[in-house]
Amino acid sequence: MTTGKPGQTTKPGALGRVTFLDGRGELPLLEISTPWSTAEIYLHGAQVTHFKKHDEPPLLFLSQCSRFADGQPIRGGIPVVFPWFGQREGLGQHGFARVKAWDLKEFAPAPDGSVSVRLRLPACPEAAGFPPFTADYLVTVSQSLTLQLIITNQSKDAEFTFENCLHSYFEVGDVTAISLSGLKGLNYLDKVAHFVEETETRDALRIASEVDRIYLNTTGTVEILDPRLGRRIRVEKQGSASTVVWNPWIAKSRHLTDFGDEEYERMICVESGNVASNSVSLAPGATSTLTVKLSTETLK
Ligand code: TA6
Repeated sequence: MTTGKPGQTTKPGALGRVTFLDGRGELPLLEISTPWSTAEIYLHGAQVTHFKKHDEPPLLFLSQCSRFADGQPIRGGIPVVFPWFGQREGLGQHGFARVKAWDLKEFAPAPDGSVSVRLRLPACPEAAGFPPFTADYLVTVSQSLTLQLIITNQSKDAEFTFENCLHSYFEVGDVTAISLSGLKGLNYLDKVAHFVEETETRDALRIASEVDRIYLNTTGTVEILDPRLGRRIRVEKQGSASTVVWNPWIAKSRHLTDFGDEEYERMICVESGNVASNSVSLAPGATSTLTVKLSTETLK
């Protein structure tokens, strides 16, 4: 594996290529191309903001109104939520990992043309309140997109309890036409109803209003059927017991300053992690890995 400089590209002839660029807001950006796909990763938040197979529309939604600035979250792509999910007294929403510049540790074009990139969250003052840990993020770009968030408790004696979530924003043709399967029978916390606990009774979830739910105790795959874009998106995961589904719908969209008023029509978040009662408790020296594989297939 190798490290690189802005404007540098991997050696010519390699099937997979990584180019270092100044992205929006002049934030450092990795532009990746493989024989099947392209992707973009900002060091800011280790955020994948783009993944697209050559013959398909982009997989990930990125708001036209997103900020690209130090200390600010990027609205779209795959925010890395860690070490807490949601609100935390006196602290920012969704942890600090998504607003920090991560270090690029390695990148490697593989002989088959896929490209892997490894990033590490640098030490930062916000981490002072937690036992010492390392947070590595491995992104592999090929026909699909595979993400691994690897947390190691570096403490000799303290347990490390945290939440994590890969907060994926998917591009869809029309949110009212999609359906989500793989959630039936699960209990969920409904944030729209003040976190009341409910049970999912439907085979396929349709979106017709604000949805903000934390599905608990689920390691299953979720599929997003999108008739308008003619594709099925598969969200497969390991090391994750929670799935979050979010669409801000009309009122919340107008409230969000980094999100367009009509953008709710063409996005859905299906997020994979360990949140609320599924939070992770890591023994001293132990490691936890959250793996998510995103793939698509064209509908016949
Ligand atoms: O994951 C769903 C959620 O927790 C929603 O409640 C909503 O707040 C969303 O995340 C976006 O959060 P953000 O802090 O990025 O505005």
